[in-house]
Parts: sequence; structure tokens; C-alpha cells
Amino acid sequence: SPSDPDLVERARAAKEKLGDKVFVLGHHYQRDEVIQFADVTGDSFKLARDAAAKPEAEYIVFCGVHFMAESADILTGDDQKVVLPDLAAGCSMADMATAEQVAECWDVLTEAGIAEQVVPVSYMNSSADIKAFTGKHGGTICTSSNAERALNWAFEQGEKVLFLPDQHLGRNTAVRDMGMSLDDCVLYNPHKPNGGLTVEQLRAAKMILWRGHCSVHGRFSLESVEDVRARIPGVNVLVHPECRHEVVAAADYVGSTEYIINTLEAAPAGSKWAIGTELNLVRRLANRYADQGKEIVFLDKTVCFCSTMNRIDLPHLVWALESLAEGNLINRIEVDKETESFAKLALERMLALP
Ligand code: CIZ
Ligand code: SF4
Repeated sequence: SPSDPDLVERARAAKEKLGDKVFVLGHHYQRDEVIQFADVTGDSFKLARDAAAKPEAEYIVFCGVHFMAESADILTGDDQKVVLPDLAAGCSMADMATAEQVAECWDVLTEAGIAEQVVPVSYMNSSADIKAFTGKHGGTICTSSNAERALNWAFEQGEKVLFLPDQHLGRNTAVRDMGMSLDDCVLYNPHKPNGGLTVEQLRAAKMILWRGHCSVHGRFSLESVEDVRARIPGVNVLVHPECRHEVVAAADYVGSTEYIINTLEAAPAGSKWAIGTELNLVRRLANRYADQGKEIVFLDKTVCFCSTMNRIDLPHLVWALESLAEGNLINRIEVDKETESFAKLALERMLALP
């Protein structure tokens, strides 16, 4: 949708007034009206690193969701202030693992006598508390690009992995990329006593998967894949590993948002693609490559935005930039020092992965 020209002008003016003091980060799943003001675009991890590489920027305006702003705060300097234009922009997946639930899970593993064999591996899409838990218990963070490397590393440190909070990324990586069987994985349900598992099940498992998922990627189904193959003969199905296992198993290609972008960039003219990821990104790529004869469609028939990502709209961005330009620091996301130090430990283990 075309942006309101008055708001566009106000955003431009406020950004110009702030100059090098502000650095605007735009996640791939953000609206076009917001992306046009991003100094850099990327996935959550790339954006946090880009912000850290700009120490002269006093204000980091993070157009994305809460856990991403926390990660940027953890990785940037103390004098860089991270701002989230709408504090209601959370992530339903990250919210599926709270600090209390994860501490309770660790008690369950301890009582089952297996905690010392377990290495936590947490997806980037988790709160700072969960990253800190991971760091404290000898584990690492992973992204959808390095999950296999993170798991290989973890299985050198211990015999079992507790994978948080996305069951699908954990299962898909273990089974599709590492040759484990579905029976090597158990699902820990934080809403049931003992995670809904027996001690025997916990002891036999290699992968203990947290029962979390992405509400956006979780909506693609085997039927969406079959439908698109029937509709568009010769189509290549390319999906994100946050999709359900049967969707990933039926797809032709699987990878992170950066992988999806690079694959479409390299795709030959005349090729056809159905993409299983967030709709703002798919539409942007479809438009970008339309005149090169690459046909790019959304994998599902129904519209599938990330509703919390979409909370960051041009009015919120204008409000954030104008407030900062007037010297009002609003919506700062600040992780406390102790959480930050353990979370950083887990992130540094990821950076050191072979
Ligand atoms: O699903 C998401 O939110 C993704 C892919 C986030 C990110 O950039 O890591
Ligand atoms: Fe969270 Fe899914 Fe939205 Fe990403 S797309 S922010 S994982 S709900």
C-alpha cells in the first residue's frame, strides 16, 4: 500500500535531523512503508551485528520484534540505546518459553538424572532470559542458518540437547540435516507435569524439543504444498525451517530468510517459486524479480503476515524518530547486566562455532 506522503516527509525530516546519531534497522518481515527508511535490512542476528558495527549511532531504532531489540542491546555498546517503535511488537514463539517454565524444565531433567548430559541450544528467537539460561548451562544460541553446526557442537559437549523454543527448527535440523530419526526426538510440553513425558522417555531421547512454534510458519501445510504443485507445474517449493516437518519434507529447498533471498537472486529467468515464509518478504521479492521473468508466489492461499511484526508501521516509526529528534528517549529496550552477561556468553559460543 502506498505510504501517506505527509508521514513519509516527517520520517525523512526527523531522520535527517538526527543524522549519524540514529541507525534504523529493518527486519525482512517488516512492511515496505517501514523498510524504505531502514539503513540496513536483514535477519535478527545480522541486524544486531550491524548495529554493533556502528558505535557512533547513539540510537538504534529496531524495526522488528522485542527479542530482536533485546539481542541488539546485548551485542551493542553500553552507550548505544535500542528503541522498539511499538512495545507491543512481541513474538508469539519467544513468548512460548518463559524463564520460570525453563527453570522448571531443568528441575525435571535434574530429577530424571539426565541434566548433566543435556546441552541447551536456543534459537535466536527467544527472550534474553532464555538466552541467559542457555549461557549459564553451557549451551549455545543458533540461527536458522547455523542450527546444524550448533547441534553438532552441542553433541560434542553432551549426549542430549534441549532445543528451545522452536520444535520445528529443532526437529527439522535433527532429522532432515543430521539423519536422526523422529523417535530420537521427544516433545516437552511446559503446560503438563514433567513436560508430559516419562522418565524413560527423557532418558531415551537425544533431542528434547520445547513445544513452541511460529504462528506464521506453522500455518503452512502439506496441502499448501500439494495445491501449489497442482496449480503451477514445475514450481520449486522453498520453505523456512520453522515450517512443520511434513512441509519441510515435501519441499524442494529449505533455508533461512537470507538463503531464500540468495536463492531467488540466483534463480534463472523463467523459473517458478512458491515460498513458505512471511508475506511482506515474499511480496517484496516477487515485485523485485517480476521484470526478470521469475514467477514468485506465496505458498499458502490465505494471507499470512506476522501480526506482531506488522505492528511497526509508518506512524509508529515517525513517532519514534520525532521523539528522538526532540531529545525524548522513548521505548528503550534494556537488558539487565546479569542477564546480558550470560546471554552474551551463549551468543559468543555461537560466534565461535566451527
Ligand atoms: O521467523 C523469524 O522471526 C525469523 C526468521 C527471524 C530472524 O530473523 O531470525
Ligand atoms: Fe515470531 Fe514467527 Fe513473527 Fe518471527 S514470524 S517474529 S518467529 S511470530
